[in-house]
Amino acid sequence: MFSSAKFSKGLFILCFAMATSAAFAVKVDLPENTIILEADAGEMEKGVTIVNEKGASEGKATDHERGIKTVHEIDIPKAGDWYLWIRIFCPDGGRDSYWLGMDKATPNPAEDALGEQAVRIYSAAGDSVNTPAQPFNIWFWDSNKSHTDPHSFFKVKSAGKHSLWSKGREPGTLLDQLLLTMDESFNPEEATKGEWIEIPSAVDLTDKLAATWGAIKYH
Ligand SMILES: [Ca+2]
Ligand SMILES: [Ca+2]
Repeated sequence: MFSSAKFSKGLFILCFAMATSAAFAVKVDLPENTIILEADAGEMEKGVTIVNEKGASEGKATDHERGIKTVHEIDIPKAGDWYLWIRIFCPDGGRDSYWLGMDKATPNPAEDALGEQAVRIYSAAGDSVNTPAQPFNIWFWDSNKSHTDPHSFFKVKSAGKHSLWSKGREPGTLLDQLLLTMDESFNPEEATKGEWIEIPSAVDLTDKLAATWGAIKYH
């Protein structure tokens, strides 16, 4: 298994609320067949900047120049539809979107991302549980264009190794974590109230009791 891809078996994990003055944890029950990735744990092309951001997981997020990619090598355990969520920070309407694509998979809804097919995710009113307005200048999880659109997904033809990539569309949009799940109903924005998710380690997967405060992960 690749170090950046961890599979959940429905265990309870904690995520840490870093945006508040006193950090607290909420339990997130991740569905089976869920993969979480750190945005800065992939192969970054020149033009990707790692940004220190206290609201981001491990204090780090990424910023991509337009057309520049980070590629994550992942192991998909099952063919089928994999729903995509990303945790992003959008300063304004000119900096609030990303393209995401995967090899050997069909993006839905698909659009051209400078010569290859991808889904586009961007901030729109209603996307965040933390604000009734358009979610600018906060970290939140998003999965679609307009809030009422269906969740974006990749139709994966067969299990095995795939390359998932994020591509800059509007520089200045920050990307922190990416989540793929076969559970269409799982909503990490509602489950975490916008916070980042502590990625369960391989150790945690074999010992659920280890999934407590400060769960350690491999790198
Ligand atoms: Ca991070
Ligand atoms: Ca959206």
